[in-house]
Amino acid sequence: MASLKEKLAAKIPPMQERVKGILKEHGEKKLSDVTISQSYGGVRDVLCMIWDTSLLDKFEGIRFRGFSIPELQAKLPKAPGGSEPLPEGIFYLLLTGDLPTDADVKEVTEEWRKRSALPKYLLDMMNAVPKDTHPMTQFSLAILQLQKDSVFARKYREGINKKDYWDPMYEDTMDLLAKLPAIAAYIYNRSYKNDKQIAPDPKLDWGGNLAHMLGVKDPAFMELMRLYLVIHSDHEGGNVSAHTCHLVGSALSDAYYSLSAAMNGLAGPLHGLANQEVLRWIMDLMKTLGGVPTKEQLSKHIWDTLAGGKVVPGYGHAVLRKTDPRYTAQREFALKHMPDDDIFKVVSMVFEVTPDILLKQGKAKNPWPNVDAHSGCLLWHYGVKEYDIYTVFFGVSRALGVLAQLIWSRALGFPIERPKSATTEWVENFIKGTAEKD
Ligand code: CMX
Repeated sequence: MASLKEKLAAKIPPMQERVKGILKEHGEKKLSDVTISQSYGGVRDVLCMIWDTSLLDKFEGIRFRGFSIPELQAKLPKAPGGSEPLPEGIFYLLLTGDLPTDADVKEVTEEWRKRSALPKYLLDMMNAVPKDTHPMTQFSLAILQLQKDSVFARKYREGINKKDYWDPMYEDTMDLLAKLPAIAAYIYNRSYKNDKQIAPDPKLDWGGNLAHMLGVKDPAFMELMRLYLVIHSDHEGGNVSAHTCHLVGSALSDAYYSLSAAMNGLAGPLHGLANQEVLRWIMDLMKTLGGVPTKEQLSKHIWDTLAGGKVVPGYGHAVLRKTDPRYTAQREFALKHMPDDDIFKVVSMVFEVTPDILLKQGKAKNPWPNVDAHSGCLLWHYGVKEYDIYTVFFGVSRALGVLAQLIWSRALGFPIERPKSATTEWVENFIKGTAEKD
């Protein structure tokens, strides 16, 4: 058995005991009350889900198993000669709660390399999809097609004991994660590069290989992809992609069904698709204004966007109330590697101008940039200019967090999710005090 799996196996029984103890002693304690506004308003701030891999603070931003992004940049293993953390390391950390050594990370790289080949039946399906199908649709379809080989689904049919669910879930997760970079690159090269596919380099790590298979030669791009794949991996449990994976998985749908569903949520413009929308919005404004705008021109463009009943993509957040540290990490990368890039200049100017405007407009609860405000300009700089692919890279990364949690959800025996709903008539009766309860 690989040592990552052994380590996980050893951590499961004590964690099961911990949760059992909490439920036995404190199960009836209240975590939150729910108002009518919250029920109509997207369930904001209602604490009703357990997600162990990461936690979001509305001012500080995300911590992955307790570590901030700068801490991860310092503590996670790097590629030889590199300075950005390896995604294999964040997966190890999310899954076990422990910082990996170089050897631990090497083992994950090797494990994923062994499982990375795309089966012919998958390529046949992918080749049958019209090339102008949105890359996120192609990505979700590819993940779903691989369900044919789900170890969990097979074991369930064979009658596996529920205490062993986590094991085939781990196997499916490793098989699936191993293939995601190749799937993303296959979609990109097929839709945008005349199907000129690039074979993986067995000497490269997971993120480095994604960069390589996209056909970008600059070594800084490999570093960017490693950082990108680390910072997008997890954002606690309530966001649409994470929650979808959790919800679908709770029906004992396997990792393929759960991740494919999560990707359909990530493909919404208020969630992950915002990264392509940011670049589209910036390119439109540069086209209209003939290049890098003045601050006055930019302000007018933002006000026009708002007046048109549209959102400023990349700004605002359902939880965060400060600049997203994932934005800051990408800004620092840009300052180091591409300070004179024109699109970076526009992104920086949008950062200077937008929060004041959103505050003046007085609607958005958070006027600050989120992760998606920055990622596109970095990808564009290195030549990945087809922005409809951007959310697929987000999806490759998000899989690390949501699948690590999915394994733990099965290990801890979380039941099928089934929140209660009410009708508007019931709410009106509740207000009058005449609603029947239960
Ligand atoms: N531009 C314009 N208006 C905005 C806005 C923005 N960036 N952010 C919020 N608002 C508006 C909302 O549309 C809402 O308007 P109405 O009252 O007319 O419905 C009002 O401000 C209040 O919204 P909120 O409570 O501040 O924000 P929500 O929690 O409802 O939504 C989010 C959060 C991210 C969907 C929203 O800020 C938004 O649409 N941002 C732009 C899209 C985006 O960048 N999404 C990516 C988020 C990160 C990710 O998941 O990847």
